[in-house]
Amino acid sequence: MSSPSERKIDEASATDAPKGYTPPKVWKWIIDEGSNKWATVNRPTAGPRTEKELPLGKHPLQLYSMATPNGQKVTIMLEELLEMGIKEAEYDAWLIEIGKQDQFSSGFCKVNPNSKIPAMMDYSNKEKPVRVFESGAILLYLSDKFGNSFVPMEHRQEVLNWLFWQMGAAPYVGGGFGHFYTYATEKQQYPIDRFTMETKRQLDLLNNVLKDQAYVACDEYTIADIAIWTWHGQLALGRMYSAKEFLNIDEEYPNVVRWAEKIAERNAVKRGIVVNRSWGEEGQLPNRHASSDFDGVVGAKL
Ligand SMILES: N[C@@H](CCC(=O)N[C@@H](CS)C(=O)NCC(=O)O)C(=O)O
Repeated sequence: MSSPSERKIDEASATDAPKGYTPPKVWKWIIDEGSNKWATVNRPTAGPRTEKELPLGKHPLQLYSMATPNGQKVTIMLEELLEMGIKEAEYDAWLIEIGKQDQFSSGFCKVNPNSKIPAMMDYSNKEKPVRVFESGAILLYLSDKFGNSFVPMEHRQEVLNWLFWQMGAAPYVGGGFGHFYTYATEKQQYPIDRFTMETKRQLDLLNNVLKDQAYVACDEYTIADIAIWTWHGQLALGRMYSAKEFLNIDEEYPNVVRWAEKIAERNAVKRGIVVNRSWGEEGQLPNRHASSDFDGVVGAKL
């Protein structure tokens, strides 16, 4: 509880607050199509917007996703499992174009009622198919299903600590920093400062951890590295938000850069990042049904 003098300070700063915007008593949704590129996608309501079933391929694992960092976590994991020789990890990956609102089809909402990629169905048991959503939950599901792959038992708790850390940390980087620094049409110093500060704090944390350890949770590559690499790793490599210089990455976070470069060299990572991608010059594979689909895809290593 705050002391009377602290309360006075709070009241004073509330009165001194900038007058730019006074929230109404009850917030109402006003579509401002020019405010950013997601303005027409986002709504304050959940649930399907269109009636459409999802496509179904021949493998038990059906992934519905897009090659954003959250989507790439899963395709990297599946490619890593295949690289280990686990043939049961073969999968069909179907592109869900979130800019075109595919995530709001009735079929997609049945797999993920939260309408976000990635989402996966496991039809291994035809009587009892399993739906899995949330990228962290999918990584754990696949690890459990395939003999605790990429979760060394002696470090399991550390792996979970960092996996859950990533799931909580990523929205500050994506929805916070990335949104206000890159996507918002109007650049505002207050949110950019706030989320740059937090993003740099996260990078500093990882830089400290990676000083004496090869990977984030332990000296082995785990699902925590997969999850963190797609966000912080790709940020450090300058692949996200063109923010390498703005965040002073090379000078302040050399251990993160070293770790990110090492992971980027893995063949499974090179393949995983192009799956469900339909843009850019670095390789695209919008839908994936077999390993041979990578033939001729720029950057993807078979
Ligand atoms: N916590 C979720 C976040 C998933 C998420 O935010 N997905 C984004 C793309 S990276 C999405 O589908 N956005 C579409 C929308 O918000 O309508 C996870 O990690 O799976």
